[in-house]
Amino acid sequence: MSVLTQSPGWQALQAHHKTIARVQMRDLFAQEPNRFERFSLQVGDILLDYSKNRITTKTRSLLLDLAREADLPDWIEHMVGGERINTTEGRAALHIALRNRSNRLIAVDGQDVMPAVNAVLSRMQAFSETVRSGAWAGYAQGRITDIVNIGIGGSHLGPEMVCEALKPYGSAELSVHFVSNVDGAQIAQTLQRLNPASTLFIITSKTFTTQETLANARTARSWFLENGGDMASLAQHFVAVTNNKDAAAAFGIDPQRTFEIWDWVGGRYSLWSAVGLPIALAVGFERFTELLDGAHSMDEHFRTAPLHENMPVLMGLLGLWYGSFFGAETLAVLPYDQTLHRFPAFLQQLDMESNGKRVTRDGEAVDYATAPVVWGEPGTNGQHAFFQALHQGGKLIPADFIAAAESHYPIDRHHDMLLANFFAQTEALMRGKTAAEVRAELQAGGLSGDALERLLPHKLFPGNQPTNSILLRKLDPGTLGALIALYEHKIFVQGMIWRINSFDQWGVELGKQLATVILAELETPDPVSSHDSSTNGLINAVKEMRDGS
Ligand code: G6Q
Repeated sequence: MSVLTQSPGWQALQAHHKTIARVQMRDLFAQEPNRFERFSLQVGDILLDYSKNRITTKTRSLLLDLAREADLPDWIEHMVGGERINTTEGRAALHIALRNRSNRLIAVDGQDVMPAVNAVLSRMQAFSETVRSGAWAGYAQGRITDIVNIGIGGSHLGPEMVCEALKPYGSAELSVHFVSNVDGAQIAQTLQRLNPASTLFIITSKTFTTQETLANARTARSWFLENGGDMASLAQHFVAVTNNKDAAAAFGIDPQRTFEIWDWVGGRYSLWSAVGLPIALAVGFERFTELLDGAHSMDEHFRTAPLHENMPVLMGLLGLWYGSFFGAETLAVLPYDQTLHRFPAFLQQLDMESNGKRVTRDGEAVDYATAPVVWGEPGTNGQHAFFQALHQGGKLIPADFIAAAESHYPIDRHHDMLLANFFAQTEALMRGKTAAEVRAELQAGGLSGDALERLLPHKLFPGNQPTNSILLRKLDPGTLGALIALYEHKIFVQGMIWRINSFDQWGVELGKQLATVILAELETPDPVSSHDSSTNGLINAVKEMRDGS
């Protein structure tokens, strides 16, 4: 047994789980009329209602005991204090410094990082304002109308998700595009629509060694040079965001047009840094700083609120309760907000790359579940697709529902219809429908006897599916910043209790190594025999298919 599963806090929860496992939430609601007040809290413009969870006050206090036993408050201090908590890479995890709007001193190895953070923010401001005002001229002296961010993973998902979410704040004069996939289809289809004279490329790569990003950047550069641009004007059309200035310079990007990020910024936590340049360009620097302000307010809440009133802590504990004790394997993230349509994909990386780990930070194998499989789609689309399985599929699938009270698009009854569906779904998932209720309904519809009995099991809803309801006043930059920070910290809470390193990602390396070997093999005519028969078979089949064409 591991240190964690042997701990008194864990054992107490295991015993408690036995009593809770059979409890129906609809009974808890009947017994506790003030359950909403008891199990909800508001931080700024975010309300979290966690009353539709399979918990009692006892569950909450046992989960909080586990957090204390895992020294969570100390871990929070270690993170915000700039300690090198990413031990396998010897790095701090200081995304909170990127949005440290109070400018409180934050040091790594005794050196305050804030002057460098603020200097890059000033450069981002000057640059984004020049481009947005039209003062930044392309080689034909016209304004920039299109930005193409070339980057992948952490250098793509966050900025793209935020640009989509903040579309209502965008400018009609500037479109932002994202190219991440090495599949040539994406860059080809993006460039097809663009004019090199009015296009600005941002090559976003912390390492500036990522295969996909460099391939797309080279293709973009060739397209630019072959369609009117020249080497002298490259500097007006290509900028870089990187920790590797030399590699960016070797690619041909003017060091004056390179925005720095630091090794203590993890890719998936980097949208607050110069990686967020596409956001500043899309919505303006002032809105970008509002995003940082929102995240900072959640950081301050996380750092200072007592554990029992701490939103990221409570959300982290609830997720851990289902994953580690009920055996739930997934988390559905269901934004009832079309502009948040990339939020589940962003969270997939944030959660699964951070906590999809099988050993503790000391290298011990874990004997408990870690990161859930995160998935989801915006509501109400999911209701007409996979919600069937949430209601009657027989699997425990905790879900986060997210919506804004106020819409940017107050058209007719749309927003009330959207919210009505959100609330109806969480109610249905919690309550279910009992045999007695189904029977009464069918009888009222005139059915009886065998016909009724045959239909009845199909119309039963077991309910008891846990949901968190996250209600935002309005999806503005500040609230979005706070929402993202909420999930970042939630994931941190879980990682620290699971005793894992949430900030490395060694699991992505093996595939990269093998791909380098296979790429060379695909480019030779000879059949390959150095792999297993499946991999050999696939490589050789490609060669044969191409020969035959
Ligand atoms: C994120 C990961 C990973 C990374 C990409 C891109 O936390 O480290 O998704 O962001 O592999 O890396 P570069 O920015 O170095 O190109």
